[in-house]
Amino acid sequence: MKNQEIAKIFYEIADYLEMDEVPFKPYAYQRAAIGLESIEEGVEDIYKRGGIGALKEIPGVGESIARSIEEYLKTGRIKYYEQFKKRLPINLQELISVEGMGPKKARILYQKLGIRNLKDLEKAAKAGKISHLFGFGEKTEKNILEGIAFFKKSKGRFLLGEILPKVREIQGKLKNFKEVERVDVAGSLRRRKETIGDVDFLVISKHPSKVMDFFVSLPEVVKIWSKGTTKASVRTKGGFDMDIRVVPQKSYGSALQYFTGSKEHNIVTRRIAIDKGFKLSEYGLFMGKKMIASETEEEIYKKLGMPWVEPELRENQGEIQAAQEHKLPKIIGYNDIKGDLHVHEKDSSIEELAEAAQEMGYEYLGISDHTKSLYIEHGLGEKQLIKRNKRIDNLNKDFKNFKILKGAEVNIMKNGLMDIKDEVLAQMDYVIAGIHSLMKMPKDQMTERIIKAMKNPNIDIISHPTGRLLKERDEYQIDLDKILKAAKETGTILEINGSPNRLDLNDQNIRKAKKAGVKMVINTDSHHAGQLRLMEFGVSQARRGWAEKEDIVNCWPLEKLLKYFK
Ligand code: DGT
Ligand code: CA
Ligand code: CA
Repeated sequence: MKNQEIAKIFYEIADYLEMDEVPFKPYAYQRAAIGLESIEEGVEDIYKRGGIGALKEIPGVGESIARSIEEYLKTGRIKYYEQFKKRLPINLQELISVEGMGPKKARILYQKLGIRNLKDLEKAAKAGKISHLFGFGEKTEKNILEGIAFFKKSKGRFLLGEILPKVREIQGKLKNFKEVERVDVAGSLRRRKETIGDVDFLVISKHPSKVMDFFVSLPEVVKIWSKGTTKASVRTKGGFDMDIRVVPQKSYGSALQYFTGSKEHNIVTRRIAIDKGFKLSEYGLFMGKKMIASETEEEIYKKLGMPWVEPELRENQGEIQAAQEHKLPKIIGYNDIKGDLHVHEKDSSIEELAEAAQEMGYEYLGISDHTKSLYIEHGLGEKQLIKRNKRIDNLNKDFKNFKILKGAEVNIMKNGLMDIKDEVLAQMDYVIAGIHSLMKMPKDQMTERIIKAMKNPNIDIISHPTGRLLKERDEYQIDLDKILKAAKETGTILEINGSPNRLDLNDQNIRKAKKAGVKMVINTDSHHAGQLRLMEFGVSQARRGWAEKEDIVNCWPLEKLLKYFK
């Protein structure tokens, strides 16, 4: 299907036209691009079926754009586009991905300084050449350099767990501002994606410009990228960017639906709207000129023929079809967790950890200390584990509706054996096994190593099964399908580690595990009582992986959990 290919060219043509400051025409190409993305049938088929006439039925496509599509289908290129590229041989997409750069600036910089790509841009800015150009100045040059540094540093993405607490604080300030009636976080943050590009706030207010003034003068803001009457964009002290938009109450639902995304999810919802003879945009769901739904997301999804879809599922991974068939999973809730099973006594005592767990409303807490081969974490040996178990037994005497479980996180050695004797492991309520060494083993050996651990009748859980560290380290080389099969056969539980830089299993793998009938546990891997709060990130990931209560063992009552352990 060539729809995406052609849409991409149209988006670029729109950028080129904008660069030339041609009025209106850029929007025509953007509309046609969106139209192409929103249809299910391939343009080739449409053209074969009905020629130019049929192409013109694609939303946003008129006579001349239809001719361009025809040209592309026949010759594999569009002359109009090639001419732009010849006249302005620059990497436009790369240049405008730098915050503070737009198509117009890119054109001037090419014409005056011959800047074609990011490298050229950085060189010119560092040499102070940009600030001398008419209409640029030192501030723009500094902005560009900062934009480039940022782009290179993180490719622009931040950990969810890093950002969310800061965003909640800012959201609280917005909420308290008297001109703000309602404020929500949309975008990837609302979908609880593991990394976030930028934060998107949506606000209802009768006095948008006052909200703009308030927003850009927040103490967290270090730079204002843009500020209009209903939209603004800023950089924060935390290094991440935030967008804000004010919309009227009557189109709040459609705006929230649109800006929550994902873009891929929206392409499909828009197509469904078109199929039903409607038009869906951030302003509302329309039939002709008449707005038929807009105030709430529920109404919009209902009019599209499906129930409301949880934001964590909106990734175009089959959720729309499931919704249409009323087969959406009942994903676990943020309050469904009854205990945490991966907690180390390190910076907090067992007593402190148990107290924090009860404050979280938990029924149990599993202490899973590291074991001896992990020297840097002062792992416990057999004797120390037995001593610690006695301490836990004593503490448990004082609790009424709460229990500390005796666990350990033992190390899976190179040969798949554990670093603690089986007779001691057998005395635990449960045992976690994890890999903490030799992470670069070849795939078949690593897979066998983990499978051997799962076959040990004392091992109940495998911690952080793929070993990845976000923005730091890739997964180990493993055959996940084989591991899932062995987990199912041996009744071994796989962990969803909620630590924000792990989130391991990730959403995709959670879905695979669920399909394979493997049970999972959501843990925090806390080394301090305050970290028990990280549970929500594990839950987010589980929700994104379509997990239901039945799939997650620490949503179960304690009795059932204890029976399930091997
Ligand atoms: P991020 O910021 O990279 O983590 O990801 P998002 O999903 O927050 O993306 P962002 O901030 O660029 O835009 C927020 C939402 O706005 C996005 O999820 C869907 C919607 N949106 C933005 N641009 C487009 C677009 O070109 N087409 C469609 N259909 N939706 C868009
Ligand atoms: Ca965003
Ligand atoms: Ca954004």
